[in-house]
Amino acid sequence: MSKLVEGSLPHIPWEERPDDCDRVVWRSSQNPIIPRDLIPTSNSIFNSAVVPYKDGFAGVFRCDDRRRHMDIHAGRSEDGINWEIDPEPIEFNYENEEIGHSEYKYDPRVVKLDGKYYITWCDGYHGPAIGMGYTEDFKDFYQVENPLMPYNRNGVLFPRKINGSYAMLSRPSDNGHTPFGNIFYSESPDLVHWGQHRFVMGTRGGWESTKIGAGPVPIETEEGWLMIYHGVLTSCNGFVYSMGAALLDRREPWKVKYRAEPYLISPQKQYECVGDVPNVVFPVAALHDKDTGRISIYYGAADTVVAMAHTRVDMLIDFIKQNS
Ligand code: BMA
Repeated sequence: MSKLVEGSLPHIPWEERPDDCDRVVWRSSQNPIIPRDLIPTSNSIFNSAVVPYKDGFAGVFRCDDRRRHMDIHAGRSEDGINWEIDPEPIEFNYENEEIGHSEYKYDPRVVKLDGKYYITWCDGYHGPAIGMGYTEDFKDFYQVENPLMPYNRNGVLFPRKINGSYAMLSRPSDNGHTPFGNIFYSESPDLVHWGQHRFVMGTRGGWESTKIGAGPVPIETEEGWLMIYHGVLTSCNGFVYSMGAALLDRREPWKVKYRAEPYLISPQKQYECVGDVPNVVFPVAALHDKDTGRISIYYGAADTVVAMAHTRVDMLIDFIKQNS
């Protein structure tokens, strides 16, 4: 048993840490697991979210097409590594015309909540905003009201109500390649009306000195919510995106208990350093298995492909606490 609070997933895609690796998070030897051209129209497939579904896995994928239009597509997999992605983008059903016409969609997250699969993404609504929708079968999708005002990105729902309210992390931003950004927490009684906004954490030196944003759906552990996130450094050659981790209080998740100073992964492999946007490691989803403590992280690499990394929850918690 591990410090994970729920979720058995015996078929989690998994590789043990190689003998010559001493890092707390290690990359899959199969990286990149999803190539840029998996569907006929794609320029790139990256920053994508997966969840356990039936006997296998389902996901929502960011596919930029060869016009460089950004949209999200559904996909399915038996093993979490080999994916079939629908060639056509998701067409959401919507109750309100005003909400249903996004100029673009990107960077989806998916969470199972109240028996449905909720999707959040960056939605082009007069600039970047948080879009939200749900599906029960990854065939029919329904878009709901935008939870927050533009401009905002990296909206990530928690997997259960906290203190009786739905909860979401987000990162208020600007209309461009935002040169700032901190993580905030918001609550809602109904997934429509959001308030009680709280500051969670902000930028600090080094790899996370320009902006930070939540990544995968937070994972509940006995020691708090494990939040894997991205941090950005501005170098003389542009932005560098790395992956980091913190533990948030279980009852009051806007309170940071521990936050690791070093990054977990920074762009170092060829597929992370070379692509449409060089030097990007952008974590978006994680699978976990309570029985073994295994965690598998999906991240976008160089805005071009999807890659995977692994860790063990108890190891990662120790690392965060020892390096906080
Ligand atoms: C962010 C988002 C991400 C992207 C990153 C690096 O602002 O657009 O989708 O991975 O920039 O280009």
